Amino acid sequence: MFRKIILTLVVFAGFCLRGSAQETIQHVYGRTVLSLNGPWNYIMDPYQMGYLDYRQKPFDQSKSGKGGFYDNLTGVDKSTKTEYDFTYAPTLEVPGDWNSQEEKLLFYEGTLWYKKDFVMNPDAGKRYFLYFGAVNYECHVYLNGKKLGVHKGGFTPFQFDVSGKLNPGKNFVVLMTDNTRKRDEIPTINTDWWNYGGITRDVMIVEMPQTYIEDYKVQLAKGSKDIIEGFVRLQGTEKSGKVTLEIPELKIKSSYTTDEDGKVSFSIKTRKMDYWSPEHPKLYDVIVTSTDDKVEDKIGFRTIATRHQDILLNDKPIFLKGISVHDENPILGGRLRSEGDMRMMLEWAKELGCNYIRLAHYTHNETMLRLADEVGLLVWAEIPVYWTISWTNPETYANAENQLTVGIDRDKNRASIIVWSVGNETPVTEERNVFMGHLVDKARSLDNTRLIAAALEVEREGYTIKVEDPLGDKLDLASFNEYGGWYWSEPKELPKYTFDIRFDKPVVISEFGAGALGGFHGDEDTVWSEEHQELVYINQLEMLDKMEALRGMTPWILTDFRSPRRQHPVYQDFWNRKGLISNTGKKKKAFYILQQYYKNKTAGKQ
Ligand code: GCB
Repeated sequence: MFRKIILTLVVFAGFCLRGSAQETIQHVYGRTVLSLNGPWNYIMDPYQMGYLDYRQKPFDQSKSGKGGFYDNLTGVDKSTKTEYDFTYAPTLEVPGDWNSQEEKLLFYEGTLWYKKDFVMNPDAGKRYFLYFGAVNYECHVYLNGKKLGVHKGGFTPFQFDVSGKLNPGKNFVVLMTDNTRKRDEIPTINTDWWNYGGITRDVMIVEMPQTYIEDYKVQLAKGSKDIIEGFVRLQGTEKSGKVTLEIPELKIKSSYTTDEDGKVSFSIKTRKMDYWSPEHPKLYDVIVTSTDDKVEDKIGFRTIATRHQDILLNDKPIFLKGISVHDENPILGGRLRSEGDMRMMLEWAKELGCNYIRLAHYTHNETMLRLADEVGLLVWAEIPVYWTISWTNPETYANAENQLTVGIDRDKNRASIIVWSVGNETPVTEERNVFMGHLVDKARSLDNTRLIAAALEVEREGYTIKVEDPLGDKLDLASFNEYGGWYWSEPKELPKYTFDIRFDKPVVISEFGAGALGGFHGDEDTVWSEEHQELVYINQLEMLDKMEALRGMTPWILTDFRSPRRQHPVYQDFWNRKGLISNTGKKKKAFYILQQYYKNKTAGKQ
């Protein structure tokens, strides 16, 4: 019965974006854009005054469509009654969550309006898209007082076609954003991270020709080291046309004709190339041209596969020396806002000796993935199917599948990404197995060149740690979170434990860790001291190292991060303290334990 429901869900997959929904535009950063970043006026609106009338009916569904804050009334004549005015409202920087910018918004969960004025001179021969890198969680978008549509999902990009809707000269965009947590959403109401609200990533108007290159994929074919495979898709008035793919350094220049849907697939045998790897993150210039459009990208080529308990990068065994990372700048106590913020996180990971990072627990910024490509860090990418979500709700499934699809669409050309994860610590039930099983199948159907995984949980029997989640049968890695020495047992007991893992697959521990307040010292039995965290790391690593199949790990976590669940007034103060680096940027003792361990680790197992 449930299976039946699930299968019909796909039909609803477009629900997350109502209005003029467009496919993700590949590589917006390589296009002609007008950035709308910078200060936006905002109005905090906990009662949705700007959206609902006193009978709770949306103004934008009334006959006139008027009455909401999106009308942006300002400086009107003396007889007009308005109870808002963006012009005199304070501002927030975009990109950037609201919580870290204004004290009264630190804990705010609800509706907040944004407004931005901009000047444009649209060219009648071009097409324009209003693009958002991410807005948390739900947002209603209005251009010059008219509704463009609604988007749900706090971490994935979306855009609206605004061709013909832009005024020559002055324009304004208004957004009603709402980060209220809801049980049936993705993520659900319960997470161990801060529910940062607002426009957290870049906003821009993207200019395109009438027929434009909407999407392309350029990657090594599955299992091949010399066949570059992919597609180019045109969108617009003349979908069938000529496209050319060039990779000058590889002396590739091939032309194709797209079909009536605008798509053409290709497969090119190449000469000897430099493979991308963490030690040698070689990126090739890739140029896609159509009659009217041109996009330049930088793309790396590498293979990734598993063979029994080994992970093979470019056919060679690799040990994944990783660390988990949230999309948060600990110094700021807010979402990563700029390339500089992101480089700081990646440099810390490099200093730790990593060749791999887990970008938990949702789709991270596109710039972060491009930087991972550039600096040479392999990536585990994830969607916020986290803990206990509404497994039997078809809309919840459609939402999860949409976030997975958009994330894969956006980042499919990034050599750094080797793993798509479909979720974290989800409880084993029949409904969950069906839900997550479908996500695994979906991920494989979208991308057969990468590994598919999920962060599973363990069970214990005496001193045996068991991993037997049936979902593991469908996954490429045996990955699980395991909090020995913190949530269960004592650090000193850890070396007594052994693992019983039912899968003949590489083991990549997705989490272990312990909390410590940076700068707080005690003996190793003193919880919250750096010494205690250090002991957990020493004993965890000793325990894990005995595992034959161990091929990598991403301990939890690079830096402290804000969490409403972490309330101890002395040690936590709403921060999860499992970071190896504190929220003042101080490296804790455990940082150096892991750094040393990674220094001694070579490829393959040992
Ligand atoms: C976990 C979760 C992670 C939490 C962490 C913790 O297992 O995956 O999101 O933050 O434990 O600190 O409890």
